[in-house]
Amino acid sequence: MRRLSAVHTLNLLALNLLVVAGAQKIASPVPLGIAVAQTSNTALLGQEQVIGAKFAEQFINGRGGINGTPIKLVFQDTGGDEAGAINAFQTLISKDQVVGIVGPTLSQQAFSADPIADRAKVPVLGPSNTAKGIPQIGEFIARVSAPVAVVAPNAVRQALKIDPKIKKVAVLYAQNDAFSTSETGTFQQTVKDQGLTLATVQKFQTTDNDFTTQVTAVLGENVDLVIISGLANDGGNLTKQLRQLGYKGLIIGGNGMNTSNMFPVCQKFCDGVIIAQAYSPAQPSAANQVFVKAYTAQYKKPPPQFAAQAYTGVQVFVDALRVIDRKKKITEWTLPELRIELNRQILLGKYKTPLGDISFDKDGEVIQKDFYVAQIKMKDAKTGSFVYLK
Ligand code: 1QQ
Repeated sequence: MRRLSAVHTLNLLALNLLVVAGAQKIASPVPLGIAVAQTSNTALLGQEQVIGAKFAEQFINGRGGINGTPIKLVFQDTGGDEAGAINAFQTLISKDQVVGIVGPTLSQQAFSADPIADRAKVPVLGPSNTAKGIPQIGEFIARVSAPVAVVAPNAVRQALKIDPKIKKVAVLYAQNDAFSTSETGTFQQTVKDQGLTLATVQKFQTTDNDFTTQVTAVLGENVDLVIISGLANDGGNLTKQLRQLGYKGLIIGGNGMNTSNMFPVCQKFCDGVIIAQAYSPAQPSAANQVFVKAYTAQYKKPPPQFAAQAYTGVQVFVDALRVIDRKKKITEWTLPELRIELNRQILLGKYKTPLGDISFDKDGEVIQKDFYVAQIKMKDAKTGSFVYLK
């Protein structure tokens, strides 16, 4: 009797271990992780991603979810640093048992957090990671955010259309941020490729508030174009101080400044800043026009790039899950099996999204056709909009 009960206990233990190892079936609604910045200065960028993801959840579930099985987004705040992103990823993977992750916000965070998901065999779609090398982090890492090498040069070409007399250029970048160092490499190369003179390269930190040293150096060079690679708060303050100290020429901001949440930082001095876009509300695909109509009806303004990309990340996961579900119902899969199959299907599929028709190369790099440039137009100190130029 005693012996039997010991065996029984062991069996129960083994069963528990199996369950912990993920042998139980996928629950309905199907949990999908969203790991973006909801706090810190990085939330200036992450906020629009939260809106885009939530809108996707509501919109997609309203249209039947995964062939009748709803999805449920599980949000974990990454904050603005690597530790926050690692924590969010670990919680989503082990505790929340998500099928995949859309996140994180910054490339700087992705280089730390993505390897954790890759080792756990959990598919990740970067919604806004644009630095060189992100899809190459691992087999389970892909992105819907086109790289700086493809997006950023459009801003320089557009600036030259606005002012063909541009000759001398100053470039500034945040040296403690992986995206900014990657983007400035592209900008500096583009400046040279266009036959322009790179008069000065200035560095700063994303935590800086005072840019007097850098602005003084830029003013000393008499440049006609300034190009900034930083994030919303530092980039906004730098823009403001350039104008306050007397710079009159064109300013290009990079993707880290691509949000109206920067307007309260640089206020009326944001006016005229040129920013390349991987998304436009005018993108003519049917998928985008349906998205823009529904989004605009709900939020009373057109979707910004980061919202459209986060929406696209969720959509790609669901589209891939729908294909898998047709072969074997999602709720019949175990978690480890589904994560692997989902990663495989994401890379195989073609997607009709707000970004246009997209797919992925073998590394998980997004293949996308249309890119745009917008210019900030301020109405007053706090409100303004992005006006699309092409
Ligand atoms: C990156 C980015 C961010 C600045 C966008 C939010 O492009 O870190 O790669």
